[in-house]
Amino acid sequence: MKEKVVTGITATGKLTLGNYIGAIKNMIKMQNEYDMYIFVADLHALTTYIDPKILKENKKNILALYLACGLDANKVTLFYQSDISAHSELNWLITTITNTGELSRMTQFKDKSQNIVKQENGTEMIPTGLFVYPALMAADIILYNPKYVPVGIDQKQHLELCQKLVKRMNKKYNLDFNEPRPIIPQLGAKIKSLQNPENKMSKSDKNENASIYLLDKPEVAYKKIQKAITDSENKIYISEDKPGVLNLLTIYASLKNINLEESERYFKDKDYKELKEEVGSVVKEFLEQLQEKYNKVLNSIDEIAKNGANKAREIANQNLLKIQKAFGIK
Ligand code: AQP
Repeated sequence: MKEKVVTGITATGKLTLGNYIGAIKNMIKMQNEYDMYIFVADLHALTTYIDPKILKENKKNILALYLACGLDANKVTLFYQSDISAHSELNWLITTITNTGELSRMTQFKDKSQNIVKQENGTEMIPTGLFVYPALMAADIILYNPKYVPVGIDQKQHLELCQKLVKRMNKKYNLDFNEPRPIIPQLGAKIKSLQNPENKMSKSDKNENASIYLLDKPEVAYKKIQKAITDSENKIYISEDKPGVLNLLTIYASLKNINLEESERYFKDKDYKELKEEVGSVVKEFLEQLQEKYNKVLNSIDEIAKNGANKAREIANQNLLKIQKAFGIK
C-alpha cells in the first residue's frame, strides 16, 4: 500500500513562483509513489481579513493551478479544506491539547501579527485565528494520518509543533497516529523576494515587483526579473552573501531541472545583464506553457473538487470519529 502524504497551500493570494518551486514541484514528483491528499487551505486564508470575493477567486485559481502545474486528479486527491467539516471539528480538539506558549513562539505568528493588523475603533486587532493557525494545520494533517508532509522551510516549525501535538495526543488518549515527517525540497525550499532577497517571496507581499505570480503576464514576469535586486560585484558564483544572485541561480536551476552547481557553471563567465535576461526568458517560457494549460483545465475544477472532497471526507471522518471516541465525546 502507498504511504499517505498530506499538503496544502493557503488561499491568501495569487500563487507565486516560490509556491511552485518550493511546494508544487515536489508534489508532482511524488504523485506516482504516494497516496496524496492535496488541499486548498481556504479556512487558513480567513486569518488575514481577506475580501470574500477575492478568497472565492483564489480558491479556484489554486485548484486550477495545481492541475496546470502537472498534478493529475486521477492520481492525487484534490479538494477544498472547507468542504470537509472534520477539519474545523478536529481543530477544536487540537486546541485543547495545545499550549498558548507554544503558539506564541511560532515565528510566522510573530511576523504576520505585525502585518495583519486591523484597526477597529482605534484599537489594533490581531485575529485569534492567526494565533491558533498551527492547531488547524495539525488537524489538517492528523485527519489523513500521513507519514510525510512536503513543506517549504518556512513551514518546518509548524510541522515540528504538529509532531509534538500528535505525540501528546497519542500519549494522553492512547492513540497511535503517525508523527508526520517533513519533506523539504533540496533546491528552492526558500525562493526569495526579487526586491528584498533577504526575505522569502510571498503571495501577500504588497510590492508586486517582489514576486512572480504564476498568472502574471509572461512579459511582465520577464520585466520583474530584469528589475531584481542583486549586488554591485557583477560576478556570478554561489554565495550566501549574494542572496539576489543566488536566488536567480536557484530559479534557473529549478526551472531547467539542473542542480545549483550546474547553474553556477553555466553563468560563470556571464554578467548580471545576461543572467537576468536568461532567467527572465526561462521564467517567461515556463509561464506561457503553464497558462496555456491553466485555461484548458478551468472548466473541470468544480467536478474535480467535488470528487476529491468525497474521497477525502470518508477518511477524515473515520479518523475524526476515532479521536472523538478517545477524547470521550462520542
Ligand atoms: N518563497 C517560497 N519558497 C519556497 N517555498 C515556499 N512556499 C511558500 N513560499 C515559498 C511553500 O508553499 C507552500 C504553501 O505555502 P502557504 O501558502 O500555505 O503559506 P506560506 O508559506 O505563508 O506562503 P506565502 O506565499 O508566503 O503566503 P502568505 O503570503 O499568505 O504568507 C508551503 O509549503 C510553503 O513552505
